[in-house]
Amino acid sequence: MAEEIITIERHILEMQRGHPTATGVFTNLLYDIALAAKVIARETTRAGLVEILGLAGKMNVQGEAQMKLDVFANQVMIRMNSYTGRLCVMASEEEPEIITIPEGYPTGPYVLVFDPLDGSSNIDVNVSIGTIFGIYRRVSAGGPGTVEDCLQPGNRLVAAGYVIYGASTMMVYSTGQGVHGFTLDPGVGEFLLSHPNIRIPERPKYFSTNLGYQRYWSPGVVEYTRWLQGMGDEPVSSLSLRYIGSLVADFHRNLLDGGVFYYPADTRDPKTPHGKLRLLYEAAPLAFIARNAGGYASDGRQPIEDIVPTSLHQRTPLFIGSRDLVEKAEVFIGRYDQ
Ligand code: AHM
Ligand code: MG
Repeated sequence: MAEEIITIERHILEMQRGHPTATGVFTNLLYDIALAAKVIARETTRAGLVEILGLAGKMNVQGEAQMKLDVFANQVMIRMNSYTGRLCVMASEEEPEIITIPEGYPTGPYVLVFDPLDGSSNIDVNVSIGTIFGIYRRVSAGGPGTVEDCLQPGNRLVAAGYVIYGASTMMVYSTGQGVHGFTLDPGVGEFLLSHPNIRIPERPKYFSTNLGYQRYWSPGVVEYTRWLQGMGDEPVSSLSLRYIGSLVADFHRNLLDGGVFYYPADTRDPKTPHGKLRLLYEAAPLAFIARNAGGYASDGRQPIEDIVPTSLHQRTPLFIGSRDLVEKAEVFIGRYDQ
């Protein structure tokens, strides 16, 4: 165990020292996100109390309107980042359009995209949920940020991360110099470095997918799944199945223990043949984290990070985790699916 106690603030600052020309804007943006995460964590840990203190959408005992947690998390992220002068624009999974900086407040050089509370359908059953974020540099010249600032591929991310609200709250982030995990000490309200330099282990343990939808999958994905289960021509040493149905929690476990998470395209809804997960708020930031931990993310045919989004809420199939396992998905899809 490391002797030294390192807070996320100190860690971010030390990372900045590696960039002598840095102005501190980016460093402060990461602080702001860590602070938003603490506020969201405070509310998610009280989630079960909503039933007692007042139902979401109704009045609580103090006569205040209760907000649904995903709406609350969205508002925290927006309020925390609108007035700082560090961003020119934001985009959230919860908002149909881009979020511009309010008039009269300065704009800055960065763009923030986020899913404020992913897996929120799990809140009622006390299963882990998460916040996912990505940071880009603006591409527009100046003034208010534009939708083009948000529609950048994952390979242009300057940082990405997620917060998992689980048995404990953790924040994991990367600026391209390793992936680092911090655990929130709720007593002192600080994120403390608990997982420096996360690397996906060589030997994967898990595959994670919603097998309930297998009948809707392409032949390549079905064959890939058989292979993961040790039933293919060249069997993999058997993997365990783990599926929470909460992307951040499924991704986090496989990042630490090795494995693959996939949510392929399926034919349930002809309007969305591209899978369920969102490229901008979910797939691209986690792809950045995976690669910086030695892993990989693909849509089954190409790296997630190479896909240039054409709309804010674009969906994508996602295969993510240990590099060998994700590359194998590409092989099966290339072989069986035309
Ligand atoms: P959400 O953004 O509406 O919360 O949905 C995303 C979630 C992910 O966390 C998870 O991986 C997926 O939906 C689970 O979907 P399913 O229940 O279809 O397996
Ligand atoms: Mg989501």
